[in-house]
Amino acid sequence: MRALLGWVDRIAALTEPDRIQWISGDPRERDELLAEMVAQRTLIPLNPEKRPGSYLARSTPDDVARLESRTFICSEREEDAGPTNNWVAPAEMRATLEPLFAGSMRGRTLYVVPFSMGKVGGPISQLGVQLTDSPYAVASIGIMTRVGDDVTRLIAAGEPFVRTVHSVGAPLAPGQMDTAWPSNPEKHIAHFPESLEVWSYGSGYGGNAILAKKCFALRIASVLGRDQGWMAEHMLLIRVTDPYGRAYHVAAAFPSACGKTNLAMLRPTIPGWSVETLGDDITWIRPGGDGKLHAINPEAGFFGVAPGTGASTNVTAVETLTHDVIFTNVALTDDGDVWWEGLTDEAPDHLIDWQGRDWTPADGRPAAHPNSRFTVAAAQSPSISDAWEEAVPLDVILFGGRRATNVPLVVEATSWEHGVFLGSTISSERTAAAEGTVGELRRDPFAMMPFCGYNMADYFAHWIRMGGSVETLPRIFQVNWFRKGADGAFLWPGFGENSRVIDWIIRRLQGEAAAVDTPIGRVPAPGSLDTSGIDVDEEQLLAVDRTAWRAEADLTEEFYARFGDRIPPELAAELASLRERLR
Ligand code: OXD
Ligand code: MN
Repeated sequence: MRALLGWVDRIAALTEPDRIQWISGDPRERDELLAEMVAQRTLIPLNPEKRPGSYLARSTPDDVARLESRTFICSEREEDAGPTNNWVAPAEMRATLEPLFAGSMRGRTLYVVPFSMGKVGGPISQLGVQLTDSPYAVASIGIMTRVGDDVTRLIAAGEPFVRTVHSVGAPLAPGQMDTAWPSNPEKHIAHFPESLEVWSYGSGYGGNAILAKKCFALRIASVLGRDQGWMAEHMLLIRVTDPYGRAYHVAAAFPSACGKTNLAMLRPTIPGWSVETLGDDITWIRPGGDGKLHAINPEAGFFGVAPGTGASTNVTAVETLTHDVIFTNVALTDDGDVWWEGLTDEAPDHLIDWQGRDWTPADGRPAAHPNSRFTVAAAQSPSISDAWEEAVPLDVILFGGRRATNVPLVVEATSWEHGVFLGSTISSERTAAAEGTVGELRRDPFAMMPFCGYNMADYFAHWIRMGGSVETLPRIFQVNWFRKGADGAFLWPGFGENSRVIDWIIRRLQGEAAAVDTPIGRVPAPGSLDTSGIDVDEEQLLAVDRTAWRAEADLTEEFYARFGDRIPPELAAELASLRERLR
């Protein structure tokens, strides 16, 4: 406890808040915090008859997404951050941050938020504390993690914890009026993997402010996993039950805003199958005692992308969002409810858009920001599994991306090493979850490009190593729901129909579905994918164009070259044999 108290004192001395408040996890404390934010105009209460217990927050237009260009891995040695991360030496970053944090909480409250990733005291769980001057961050962390005195007691008993410090960088002079969304044009999200610290300055939004999520549960945790023999992955986690009642656990890595929440809440369209949700964004994986890898969802809530979530795409999500939700940057309806593009087929005649301006469909601009979000407790999802707080044995790993061309609907890896190769070569069209040009193709190995806290080549090697950690490894598949035909239309209906791909994958595990070898892996044999009742062009969906794949192999080689000789020999060998097969 002395370590925690001493650290809080030091940060308070640096940031000079008016008050310090320890978060206990009491529901009354949460109610008070929400009421204060309403008084402050940070939150707009929604119509309690339409959306009880729910609020709308609006950020400023310069603070709407994760900022990869302002995200730093501050390892002692530059090569430990690797060529895909922004690196700054720890001493230099501390020298930059000290003057920014000095007095940055004046006029504000410093909240001390102890949190657990995974259930409190669980075997795969980890503890952290966030010090923040943002009540919006406190309320969000309260949904996204397990917060409060139980955690403080474990820390007092000597459990290690990750230290995270967050300031919106908007100190208030005496008597100065606050704004609804305080932030600072200068932003830094800095990770110190050796001292297990995160310092975030200037932003109040999402992953920049809820430091338990991307900063801790992925970037810092990936480093802990490398050092301790486990894995922190950007994956959803589901339990799939087949028509015979046999249950399987599937983890799936997709780049941001590629439909992870939809797959996590899948409603199968084929009879006899059911899907339960364990997690929608992050999975921690460890060797279990039974010779298998075991997985947990370390989070307690969903921070999902709102646009595109509707009755026709993800009715479970819509049902999850009926009460006790914090929405950010969606549109407000005239009767005090929320709306976003895709919630209903037709837009209401009039809305207040995410920036608080009048909006009608004729305006032609989106009413909700493309990266607008909902923050909601996982436990209130109708699809949540009874097992969602437990570690489950992992049977299948999926890698996906958003690819208009080349990548078939589903490809089975021929070995663990081949699966790791597939994961390392994922590329995807950019979405609105982070800054950058939407639609541009970018490499996103394991969907971890923005979230790996160390040299990505070492991360590939860690994946290869983990293949030797248990007797029965999960089987690996690559999927692509987004392939388009020559006419530019999607070849696959997606959403609930993705259950047909899951069905094929599970039947592969049972040895009941046929596959054919292609140079890039195994694809469904003609007739083995259940396409009854839907009209799809299987041939186009599963086609492997050798010329195009030779070009993909060149791009992979170029990508690998960025890491010099740190690329594990197993992956170089996989690339060489792919070229061989493409000849
Ligand atoms: C997320 C992301 O918010 O990946 O989950 O950007
Ligand atoms: Mn994510």
